[in-house]
This record gives sequence, structure tokens and C-alpha cells, in this order.
Amino acid sequence: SFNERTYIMVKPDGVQRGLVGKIIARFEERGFKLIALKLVQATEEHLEKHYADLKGKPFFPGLVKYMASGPVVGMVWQGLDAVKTGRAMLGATNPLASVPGTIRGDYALSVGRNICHGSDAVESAEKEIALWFPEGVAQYTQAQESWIFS
Ligand code: YYY
Ligand code: MG
Repeated sequence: SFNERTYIMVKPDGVQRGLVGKIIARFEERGFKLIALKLVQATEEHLEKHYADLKGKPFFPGLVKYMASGPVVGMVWQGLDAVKTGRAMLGATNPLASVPGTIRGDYALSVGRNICHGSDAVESAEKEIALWFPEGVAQYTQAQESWIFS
């Protein structure tokens, strides 16, 4: 929908590699509205909640340790079909399968270091936004809105 929101996160490797600005720029330039943003060192307990659906997978312990290995940048982007479009902008989970032009397809090689997260459904987006931004998100009018949407 028009006002759909998605949770996008630059993972610790993306932060360490200095890719935060480039990833933000892609969402800004596409026309999405930034309604929340923060740099945070997440605890393993918090990350286990974020990835609760993957508990039991063989890569789960390593995933949580990697995600807790440094600060992440969490953000919420709003706009037309934000969840599906965000996923398309990220590329495939395995960067080797991500086409060039996607974030993972341009900046990553390994599934265990794929530099960014994006919600996979509207329902999980709302859950993730509540988990990472319990204080809430901003509400404002994007000045260029009428030049992006008809
Ligand atoms: O949503 P997405 O990040 O594309 O993939 P998920 O299936 O939700 O897995 C989350 C995260 O786990 C993935 O970004 C990398 C890691 N992972 C892994 O290390 N090895 C796998 N075989 C699958 C996923
Ligand atoms: Mg996922």
C-alpha cells in the first residue's frame, strides 16, 4: 500500500565497511520517506527476538553472534509497497545470487556477511518496527511527495 512501512537494517559488516550512507542514499533516492533511524549495539537477547523465526536453524547461533559483533543501523522507510520493494533493493539472501544493482549484489559475497536486513512481509515489518523502535516513529509530510506519487 501507499503508506507501507518496512524495517531496514545495516548489519555490523555494513557499518564497519562504511556502507551506511550508500544504503540510506538508495532508499532516499528511490523516493521512500525516512521515519526512524538509529545506531545501536544490540544484545544477543534482542537479536534472538528479531530472528525468532529462525531459532533452531544451524546458522542461528553464528547469526546472532555476528549481529551482536558491532553496532547496527536500524531504520524505518515508508512508501508504496515498501516491504516488497525494499526486499528487491536488497537482493537475494545469498549475495552470490543477488543481481548487480541490488545492495547485496553490489557490496557483498557471502550469506553470513550480507550487510543488510529487510522485512519480508508487512506483518513482520510491523513486529520488527515495534521491537527496534518501541519509542515510536516520526510522522511528517515529505515535501517532494507529490512529485513521487500521482
Ligand atoms: O531475510 P533474509 O535476511 O534475506 O534471510 P533469512 O532467511 O531471514 O535469514 C536471515 C539471515 O541469516 C540472512 O540474512 C543471513 C543468515 N543466513 C545464513 O547465515 N545462512 C543461511 N543458510 C541462511 C541465512
Ligand atoms: Mg529474513
